[in-house]
Amino acid sequence: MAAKELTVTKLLPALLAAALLAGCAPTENALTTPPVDPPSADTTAPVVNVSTPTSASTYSTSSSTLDLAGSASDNVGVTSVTWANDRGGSGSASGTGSWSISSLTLMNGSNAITITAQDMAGNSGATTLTVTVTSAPPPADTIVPTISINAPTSGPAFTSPSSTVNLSGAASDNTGVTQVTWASDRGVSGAATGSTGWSIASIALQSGNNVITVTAHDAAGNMAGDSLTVTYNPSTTSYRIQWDAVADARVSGYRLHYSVGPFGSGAVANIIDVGNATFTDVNRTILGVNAGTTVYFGVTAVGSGMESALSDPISSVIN
Ligand SMILES: [Ca+2]
Ligand SMILES: [Ca+2]
Repeated sequence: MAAKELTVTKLLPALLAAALLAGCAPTENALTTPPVDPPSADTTAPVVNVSTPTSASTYSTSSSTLDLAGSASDNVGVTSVTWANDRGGSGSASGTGSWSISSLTLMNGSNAITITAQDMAGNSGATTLTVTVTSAPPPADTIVPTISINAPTSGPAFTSPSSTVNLSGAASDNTGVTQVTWASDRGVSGAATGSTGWSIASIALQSGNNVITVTAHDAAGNMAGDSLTVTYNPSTTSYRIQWDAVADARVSGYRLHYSVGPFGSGAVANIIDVGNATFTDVNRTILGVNAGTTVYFGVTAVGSGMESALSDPISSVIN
């Protein structure tokens, strides 16, 4: 035994000798573990990174939710990863060193999403991903409007008794009728009043056929039209209307009244002041009526701010 102890003592000098003296058996650990320093405060903040959906600082999506994932690291250890959206909402990620967030709610426009990693000492590191939610463009409107002329007729042709015509009708569209326009192949055009219920007053007619097209427009630029052929055939035949003078000192002149319907029937009465004369010439260009139309004529006496009752009317079929 003595020889064995001597050999060991020779191989491992002072420390082993001391251990033997203290009655302790030497171990490998006692020889290799370095001295441990007293603990010091951790002042190193974690580092956090986003890898999904991007490692860039900005991202665009048309979705209203977002899945995020990334990593975090720290000199000691990451204890939590949390998130906050400057547009509202916050929470904890799943995981720490490798973390993820599912179905984070996004608002329209810009969302600054800050991911924060924390360590046990309370140090934190953060990164921000700015997510822009772009609203998806609406599908293009390819549905054309509808339009119909309902007056003076819903048919394809109309013979106008006068040199102007009023049109009205209806229009519709899936997204809305923005405008109704009109044009005559005889050179005049304009915009109608109204949209789904529209009207056009006093379109000037030329002699012969006037093809008037009305067009409904929608916001996408789709158009649809309807047309009406309006025939106007004025004649230049003249009438001479004569009447007897009234023996009344108050009478200073006469008025010729004429109409394409009987007086008092609602037909528009036209008036020509003829002064102190007992006749006037009327032709159908002035009347603006078509052949075959019955025209009614009557005369009143005027003076001193008064007008007499209408004479007995006479009528004539224009030929
Ligand atoms: Ca740390
Ligand atoms: Ca449409």
